[in-house]
Amino acid sequence: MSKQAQTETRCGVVAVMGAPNAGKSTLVNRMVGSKVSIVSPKVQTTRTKVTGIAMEGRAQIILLDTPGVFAPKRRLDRAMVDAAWRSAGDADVVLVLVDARRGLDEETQAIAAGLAQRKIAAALALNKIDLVKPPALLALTAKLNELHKFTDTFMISAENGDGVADLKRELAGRLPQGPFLYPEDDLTDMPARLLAAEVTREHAFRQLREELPYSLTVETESWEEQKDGSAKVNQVVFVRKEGQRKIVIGEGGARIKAIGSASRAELQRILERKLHLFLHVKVSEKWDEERDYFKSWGLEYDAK
Ligand SMILES: Nc1nc2c(ncn2[C@@H]2O[C@H](COP(=O)(O)OP(=O)(O)OP(=O)(O)O)[C@@H](O)[C@H]2O)c(=O)[nH]1
Ligand SMILES: [Mg+2]
Repeated sequence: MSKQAQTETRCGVVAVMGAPNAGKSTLVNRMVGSKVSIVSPKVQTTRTKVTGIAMEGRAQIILLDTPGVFAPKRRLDRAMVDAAWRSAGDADVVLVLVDARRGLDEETQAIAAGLAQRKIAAALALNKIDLVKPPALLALTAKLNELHKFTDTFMISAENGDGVADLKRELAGRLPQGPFLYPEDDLTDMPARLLAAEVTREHAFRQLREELPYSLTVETESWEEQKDGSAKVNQVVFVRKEGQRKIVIGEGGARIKAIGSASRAELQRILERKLHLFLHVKVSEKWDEERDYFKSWGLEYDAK
């Protein structure tokens, strides 16, 4: 290799696709080395594409964490599927993540078929290998490759990091040569106020009962820099019904207080600064039908 080639930088986009709950956000966070995308045990956690920025030697990997692709019914679902396919179409490398314990589900089949139809080359990563035995992994690899000829297959655990360093190195090597698009120490292109809204949504997800999280969204209404270097942040948790508002607030305000303090603690850690976080709960019957909501999250309102 010539001296020049050795110092050449690479930079490009890797779109991470996969069924809901496959572990896409967990993988993106691990490669970035920080929480940039929220994670939960429930499906359909990620609602828009999230960009994580990871460095690997002289390469900058721009990771697009996409919403899980699934059969869309509601407007928001259609917009999420649309966002995932747009990411795949724009990427330099597409990585399909499959929950190895769950195996070949309907969503993964739809992704493989969609890639084949669009003639998009993709690498495959079987995730959660900490939960399954090796023979099952080989059988699953064979089945998946019948649906779409993947360029290669990686076996990883996004949760404990097994195989992730190899995968990251491989992905970096496939990016085109070119200058970095972001400063080397950036971790995401998501503005702090959107990230803050996502982190609060994650803590609401964790602390609320099964159905409620899907009825809820969080918006950062104001972000005021203070003289002492801290910031005062007001957020609104939108729910659909009065009854849900009461549940989110909890007895004597206990639940919303717990969500707020967990979110604040995590945000202070991620952003490395002091925050004063104030949460308000409001009823908005159809927040997921409002144009402004889609616009603020970069989603297509009229996605087919
Ligand atoms: N055991 C195990 N669990 C994992 C692994 N990777 C992710 N998980 C868990 O799987 C669940 C879903 O992870 P997410 O990263 O939110 O999945 P996602 O693909 O982003 O999900 P959506 O955003 O809903 O599409 C979480 O509870 C994770 O902790 C893994 O390698 N092993
Ligand atoms: Mg996700």
